[in-house]
Amino acid sequence: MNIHILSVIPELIESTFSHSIMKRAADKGLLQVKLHHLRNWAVNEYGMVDDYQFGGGAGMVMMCEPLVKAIEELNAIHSFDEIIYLTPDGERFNQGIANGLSLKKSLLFICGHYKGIDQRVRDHFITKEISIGDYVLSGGELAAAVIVDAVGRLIPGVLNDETSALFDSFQDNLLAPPVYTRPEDFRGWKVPPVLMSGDHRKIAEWRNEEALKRTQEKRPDLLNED
Ligand code: 6GU
Repeated sequence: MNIHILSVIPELIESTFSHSIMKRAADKGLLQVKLHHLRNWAVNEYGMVDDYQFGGGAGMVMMCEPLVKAIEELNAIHSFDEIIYLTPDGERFNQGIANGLSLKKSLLFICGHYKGIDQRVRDHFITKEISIGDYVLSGGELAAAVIVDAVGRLIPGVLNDETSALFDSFQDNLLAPPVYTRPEDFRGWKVPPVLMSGDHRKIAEWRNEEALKRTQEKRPDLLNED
């Protein structure tokens, strides 16, 4: 998969993609993340990419021209499956959206700043708008990092144990069950005996029950989603 990110501060997320699972994905050739500096398409030699909003009001708006030039130039080369604008008024990101995006070949993420981008770019170029939650970030970069991480680890072959993403919290609208490691007894706090039983059917049953219990306690809203 190829992921391109268009931003006025690409430095903010550069290092996110050079560590851990994201690095492994890149090393295996399964995921390439390329950052693009919007100022490369600025309207003048001062690097101008934003301007005052029509109608008045505080806050700058990212201009059509740099965004459209960048999108058209990059899309001509990479022909994106989705051009995604990161914005607090987008669709709320979740595991289902991550699953969908992990099946795509080529994505462009556009990070907004200030008051956002000129509505005409949204109307004519953006194919999907995503928010990562009900709070306001100062730019889309951290949201892009969150989404690329969630999507990247779903690409087949990225995780060592290919099945393990299937058991993640949220994958079946269930939270993950409790986990334990050695020692079996720490300060008298013992690991549930079923996990030491070697009975894989019983262990699977226990994990399902615990996942359900935990979801009922912590996130009952998940059980009512489809
Ligand atoms: Cl995608 N962008 C910004 N600026 N703020 C956010 C967000 C995105 N998602 C939640 N808050």
